[in-house]
Amino acid sequence: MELRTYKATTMHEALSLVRCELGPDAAILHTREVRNRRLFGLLRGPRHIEVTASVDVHVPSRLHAEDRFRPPRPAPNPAPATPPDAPERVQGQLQHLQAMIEQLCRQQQSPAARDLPEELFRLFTDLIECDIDEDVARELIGRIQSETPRRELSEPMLVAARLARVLESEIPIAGPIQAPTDRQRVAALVGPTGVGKTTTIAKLAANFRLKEKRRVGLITVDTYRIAAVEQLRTYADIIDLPMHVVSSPREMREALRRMDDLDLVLMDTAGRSPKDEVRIRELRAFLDEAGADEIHLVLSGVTGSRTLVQTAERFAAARPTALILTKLDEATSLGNILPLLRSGGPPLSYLTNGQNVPDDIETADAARLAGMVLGH
Ligand SMILES: Nc1nc2c(ncn2[C@@H]2O[C@H](COP(=O)(O)OP(=O)(O)O)[C@@H](O)[C@H]2O)c(=O)[nH]1
Ligand SMILES: [Mg+2]
Repeated sequence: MELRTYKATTMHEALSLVRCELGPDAAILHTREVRNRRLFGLLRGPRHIEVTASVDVHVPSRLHAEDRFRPPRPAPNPAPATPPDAPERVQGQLQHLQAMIEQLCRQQQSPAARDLPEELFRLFTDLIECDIDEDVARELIGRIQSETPRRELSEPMLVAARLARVLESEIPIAGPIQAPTDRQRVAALVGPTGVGKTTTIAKLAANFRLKEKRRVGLITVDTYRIAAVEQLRTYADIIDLPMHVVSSPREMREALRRMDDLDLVLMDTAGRSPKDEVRIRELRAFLDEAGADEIHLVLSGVTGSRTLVQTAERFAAARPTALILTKLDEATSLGNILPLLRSGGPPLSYLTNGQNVPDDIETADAARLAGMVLGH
C-alpha cells in the first residue's frame, strides 16, 4: 500500500494537493498540525498541516485510540547541557521546568490542532470541502469535541446531527416582513447593484398580494437608470399594484400619503457601491424620510466570504434590520456565508433561489440553511 504525506500551510491547500495528485477517491488516513520547534525546541515556530493519504485504501483507517490520544513524546532536553557535577536538585528543577513548558504548549493548541478522533477529523475535512473557512471549521469541531460525550463520537450520524444543530444555533433569524392590516408598514430593500433587489421586491409583492391578500404598493427611488424604473413598473402592472417613482424627500412624503390606505409599501432603491459611503448615508436619509419600519440588506450568496462581511460592514450605515441572501441556486457550496452570519450583522429574513417571480423565495429557516451549508 502506498502512503503519501502532503504538507501545506492550510488544510484547504493540503486537501487540494491530495485531490490534485491522487484524485477525488483518495482516502485521507491521518492529519496532524505540526509546529516546527525553534530555539532548542523551546519556542513554537510557524505551523503547517500534514495530511497522509492513499489511493489503495477503500475503507476508513482505524488508528488505535491509544495512538491517537497519546500525548506528544517529550522533546529532547532543551536545557543547556548541565555540568556533570551539577547538583541533582538543579537537574530536577530543569526537568520540572521543561515539563511545565510542554504542558503550556499543549494547552495553547486549539482542540482541532491536537490529533482528532477519526470521526471528527472526517467532519473537519467535510467542512473544509463545503468551503467553510478553516478557522470557522476548527472552532465548530472544537465545540463538538467539547460538548459531545466520548462514546457518542463513534456514531457518525449523531456527530453529524450535533454539528447541524450547532450550526443552526449560529444562524440568526429575523422572520418574514410584517404586514399588519391596521396600519401602513414600509419595508425597503438596500444593497449593491445586481444582487436581485428589484426581482426580490417583485417576488415579495406578488406573494403578499396574491397569497396573503394584503394591499401592497411599490415605491422606487432607483431613478438613476430608466431601465430600473421600467423593470419595476412591468412587475407592478402584471401584479396590478400602485407604484410611485420618487426622486426627492418631498416626493417620498407625498407618495406615502397617497398610499396610506395600503397594508404594505415595498421600497426599491438604487444599488450602491459598498465603497461609496457618502451615497449609503444619502440612502439612509431617504429611508429616514420614509420612516421605513424594516430595512433589508440584500446580498448575493455567490459572493466570497470576505467580500460579504466587508459589504455588510459598509452598509451598516444604512442601519439594516434584516438580511436577504439571493442566488443560492447558483452557489456550489454555502460555507462562504458563515462568517457573515457569525459576524453579528442583521438576522436573516429571506433566501432566494432562482429568477422565477414569485416562486423562487422562501422565509429563512436556520435548520434548513444549516443543512444547505453542510451540503445535505
Ligand atoms: N439565479 C438567480 N438569479 C437571480 C436571483 N434573484 C435575482 N436574480 C437575477 O439577478 C439579476 C439582477 O437582478 P435585479 O433584481 O435587477 O438586481 P438589482 O440590481 O439588485 O435590483 C437579474 O437577471 C435577476 O433575474 C436568484 O435568486 N437567483
Ligand atoms: Mg434594481
